[in-house]
Amino acid sequence: MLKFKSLIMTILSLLLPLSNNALADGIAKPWQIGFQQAASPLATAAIETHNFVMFFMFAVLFFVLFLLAYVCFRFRAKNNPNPSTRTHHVLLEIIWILIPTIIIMVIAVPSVKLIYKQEVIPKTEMTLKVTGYQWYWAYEYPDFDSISFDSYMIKEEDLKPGDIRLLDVDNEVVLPIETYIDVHVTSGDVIHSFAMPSFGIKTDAVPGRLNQTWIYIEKPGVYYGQCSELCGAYHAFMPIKIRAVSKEEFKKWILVAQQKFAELESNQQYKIASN
Ligand SMILES: [Cu+2]
Repeated sequence: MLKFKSLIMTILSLLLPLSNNALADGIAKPWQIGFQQAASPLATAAIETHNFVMFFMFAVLFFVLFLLAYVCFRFRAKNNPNPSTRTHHVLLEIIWILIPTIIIMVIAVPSVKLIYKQEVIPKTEMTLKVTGYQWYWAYEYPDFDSISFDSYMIKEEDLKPGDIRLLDVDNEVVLPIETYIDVHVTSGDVIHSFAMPSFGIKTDAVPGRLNQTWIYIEKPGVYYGQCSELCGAYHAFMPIKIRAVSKEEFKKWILVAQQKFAELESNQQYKIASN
């Protein structure tokens, strides 16, 4: 019954233009069909563009469906024993070229606007560097004494109550809300893709190349994403977990993280040295 209800809700929200699907918060829900709830201006813009284009898609779909049904019925052999032999009709040809052209132009305007919004990085306040590896993500905060750490998925046998299978990680990314964040994405081996549905970003992590995108998280919460470029055997096991907190909490986290990851690193170096 619950499944049925959420299915109906999803269908309704898909049909309502400009609806901002409120089914999820940073994570996909069972039986969800629509988008995850937007938590950044890019995600909002992408969902609005999607809804706008969907309107025309459905209009064209139903119009063509209607024409097909009409032709099948009206011009069937029994109803139309003497078929027309007309091969050209100037006005009709002008109409069926002009109308699709206008539709494409109307769709192009918000699409290009969206691309511009995605590609032009606003003035940012901090940087997060993301590096994809087989099969985990490494993060760096170059603005804060180069905090850096690796983030591995928690294996099924190590899950604690409340952890989410295939999505929770050992070291989560913590970011401040209401901050323009520059995200640099690259890879250490093969092509990965850093995708965060709630932030409306999906940026390829390409070895030897630095890709750039930006996020501005509107509300605190935990947001999940996954590698979205087939990168090998454990492609499905390198999730992204981002915790968005207030600016004050972020400052506190920075202090803790600087200590924690510096200790981790010196332990590792000690291990390497003593081997
Ligand atoms: Cu990957």
